[in-house]
Amino acid sequence: LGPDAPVTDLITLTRHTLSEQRRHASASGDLTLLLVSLQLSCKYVSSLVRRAGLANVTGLAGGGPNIQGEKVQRLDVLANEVFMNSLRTSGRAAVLVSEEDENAFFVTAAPEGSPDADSRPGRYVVCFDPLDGSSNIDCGVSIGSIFGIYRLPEGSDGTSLERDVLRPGTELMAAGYALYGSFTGLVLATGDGVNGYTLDPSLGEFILTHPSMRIPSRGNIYSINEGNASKWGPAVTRWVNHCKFPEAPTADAEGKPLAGLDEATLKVTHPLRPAGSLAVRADEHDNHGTRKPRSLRYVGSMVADVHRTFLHGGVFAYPADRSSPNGKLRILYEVLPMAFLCEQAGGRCTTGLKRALAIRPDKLHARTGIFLGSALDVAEVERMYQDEE
Ligand code: AHM
Ligand code: MG
Repeated sequence: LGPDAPVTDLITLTRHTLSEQRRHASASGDLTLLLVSLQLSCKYVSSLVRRAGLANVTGLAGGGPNIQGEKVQRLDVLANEVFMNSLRTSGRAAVLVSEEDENAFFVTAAPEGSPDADSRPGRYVVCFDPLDGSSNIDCGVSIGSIFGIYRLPEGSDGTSLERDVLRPGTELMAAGYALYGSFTGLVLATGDGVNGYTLDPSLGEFILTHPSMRIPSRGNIYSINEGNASKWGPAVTRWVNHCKFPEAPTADAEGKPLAGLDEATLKVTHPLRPAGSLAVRADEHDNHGTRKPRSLRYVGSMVADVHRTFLHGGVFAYPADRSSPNGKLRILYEVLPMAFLCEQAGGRCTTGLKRALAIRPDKLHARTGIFLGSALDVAEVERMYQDEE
């Protein structure tokens, strides 16, 4: 048929997770079944998104703001119902946490006579943001869904918020997101790297298109809402200025100050650099010493900004600032799943001062500041925070 003939041996998401599962003899298959429910949710939300302008699903929902004080869109409500219904009846979920709901939902056996009468609570906790980037719904800009999956601790019956749900990302078993953009994609990590799948709309199946995704160790993009600049602390201001007006290397690869550069000169040529710091070594200098300013890209949908960062490198940031001392993004269903994916793809994710994945939220909708992306670029942000200490 020639080299242009359609591929007939497709690796679907289900085929791929089943084959991964066979490689781990201890796996029970439960995670694969849970992922079937999550896939269905993402496909359903994708189909609602594609029809959004026509099918009366855009606009604000009645009922006022949600628990976070944010406006709720009709599509937020629909997406939440889609995820809730599919996971609740999957027989694999024990606890469900959604951005849209104030309280966690503890799954119980389905009532007699219902279509799922035989479904029982399972062993997994799923934390999800059913529709992230709601402010972009009505203008046709990319949005997404995010999820993180924990297994119940040994011996737990899945009834305790503290023991079963409020856990750091280091205990995540899997995490993923769906992107509803120029195509519908699903990116997934189950503890063994990150894989990207693209929805084939004619088949209704996610097909493996981006196996073993790796984030470039450096990128030339920074992504942040600059409208918040007046509220940033010094480290964020210095980092963003550094992205726009890159500093030349000030020391050689051994950290020895370059000839002609003393502290007095540095203060003049690098007004943003704290005194006593000759930290920009030639070998770790961004843009390989070219001093080319970085490009700004900011969609305002975390999934889209993170996905671009995974593919092209750079840093996505939503830092804590003076008016939001804990940042904006929620730990359980936005930050930790993305931090898990990021580290699994060889990237780095920090609050500025500590590894994001290690954070244990103290409540369901707790927030934190976050910088995520290319390992060397994020390390540079961390150095700027350390300089402020
Ligand atoms: P949402 O879950 O209510 O949509 O809010 C989260 C979104 C993220 O997708 C995005 O990174 C951020 O909010 C954008 O916030 P801002 O508009 O303040 O830049
Ligand atoms: Mg969100």
